[in-house]
Amino acid sequence: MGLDASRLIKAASGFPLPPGIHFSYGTAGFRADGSILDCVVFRAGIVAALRSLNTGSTIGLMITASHNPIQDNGVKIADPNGDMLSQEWEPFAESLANESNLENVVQVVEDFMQKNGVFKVSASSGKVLLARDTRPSGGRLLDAAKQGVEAIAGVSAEVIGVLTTPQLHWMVRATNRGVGASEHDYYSQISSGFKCIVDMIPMRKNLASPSELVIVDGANGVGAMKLSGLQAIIPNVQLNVRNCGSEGGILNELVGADYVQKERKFPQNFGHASDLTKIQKSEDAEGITLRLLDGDKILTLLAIFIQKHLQELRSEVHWLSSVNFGVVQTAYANGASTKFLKENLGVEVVLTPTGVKHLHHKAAQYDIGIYFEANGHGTVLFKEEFFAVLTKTAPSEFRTEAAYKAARLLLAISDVVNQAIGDAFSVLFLVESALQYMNWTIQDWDAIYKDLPSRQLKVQDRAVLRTTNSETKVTHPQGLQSAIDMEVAKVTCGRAFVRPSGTEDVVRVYAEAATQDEADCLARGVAIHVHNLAQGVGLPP
Ligand code: NG1
Repeated sequence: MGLDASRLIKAASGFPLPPGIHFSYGTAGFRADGSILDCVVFRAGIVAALRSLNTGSTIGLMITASHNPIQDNGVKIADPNGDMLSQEWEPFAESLANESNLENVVQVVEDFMQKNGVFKVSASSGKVLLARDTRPSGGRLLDAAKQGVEAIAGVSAEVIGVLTTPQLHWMVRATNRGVGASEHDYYSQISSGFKCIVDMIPMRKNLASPSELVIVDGANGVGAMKLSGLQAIIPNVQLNVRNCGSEGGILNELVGADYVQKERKFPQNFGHASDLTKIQKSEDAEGITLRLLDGDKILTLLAIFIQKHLQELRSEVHWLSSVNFGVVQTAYANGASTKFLKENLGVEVVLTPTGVKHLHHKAAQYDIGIYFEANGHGTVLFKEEFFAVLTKTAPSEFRTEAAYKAARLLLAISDVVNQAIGDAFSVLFLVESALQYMNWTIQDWDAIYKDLPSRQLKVQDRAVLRTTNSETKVTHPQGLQSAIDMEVAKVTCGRAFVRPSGTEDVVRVYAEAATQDEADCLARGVAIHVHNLAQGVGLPP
């Protein structure tokens, strides 16, 4: 089978490229204002269709700009395992998205197909699952993507409709593994894994106690809507979902995890005195202050929980003694978390550049790998072989009851986690099960270590900035790294780095130090150097 050029040109002519804009396939696919994305999304549909033919598997395509403002939108492609599109395909996706001449569009596709033998190893038919979040531009863009998929002969597009991104990734993985892949299957797997963990709790507490109430910020988006699917079937947890979008709230406006993490503020409809017994806060002289248990704290909790059971297995089952376990973070991880993981827990910690595709890839190299970005994106991965050993080992082969229980617990954890990609739903229930199992309060969890004060700022101009060493050092413009080093040396326990954002047209500045004043001062000092040396246009107030 070859490419039907006239079919492709005809379909592509309905989606002209907006002039004067370059689209980059960044850490989260293509993202821009939703009004200019039709062409890019159509062409991403072509890429997904070819990827399906190339792998002989079902591929996913998601229309979302996750934590960006409501007017933005974007598109990401999910590979057969449910992870992000292979990095080898990104340059192709990018050159196709930016090709202004229609005849050349066919040429770009043909060249790529030839170079990569797209049809040599492929099936004669392919399939792409398409979904979107609740953004107003989503329906129109989903249709553009569908037309892109169908512009490639032999590939069908299955529109699932509104889903969270992790749900789509999970469904793609499940479809390709030949197991139940419906939305209902997704909810059932999380729920049964969770139930299995809480059923094994050594000393069950009164699970109906008010401490099991979890208040969730739905960020006025798809998460709020979909959480109801779990609410009904999850035992031992009472969910109270706020910011569901039904009372006029706007997606990601003064709400959402990114807002809370970057601004260090409560989302709207939180932080009332009536919440005091329900969510984690302390009172200071000014009133209520926020205590943020971010991706680093989640990672640390899960590392403690998993390591405890893994140690049980390693010591009792000799063929599991060499099972390796590691955690992956980015430079945004609070220094106190990395120190705790290495020094107190003795686990291997690896840093990668920002973006889950980098962390996921690294974590997949361990028998059990946990990765989290500080902003909460992350999950736990179980290597296929290790998972198979746990599943197939008969109860009699475990020397002790404790080792057998540890194996069952790890299997239950693997059910609750979304192994395709980080997923707030599965992480929420994993955290809840870990706390219940270890009989920890949220305060016990928070006390594992104390965050070093930090500050993040945004400056221009990202185009000229180049970094290395997992984005911790600047290589260009010259002189910027030594200027940063000079600022860092002025404060106690200082650390700072800058990198171009992959999702916004900004340079992100990160600084941490022994006190908040020093962290603020360091961030500001570094931002001024970026402004001066990286063709800065505008400093934050
Ligand atoms: P950029 O804009 O490249 O910093 C942001 C987050 C990433 C990741 C992506 C994708 C920070 C500092 N950066 O990337 O961690 O989540 O969005 O959504 O939080």
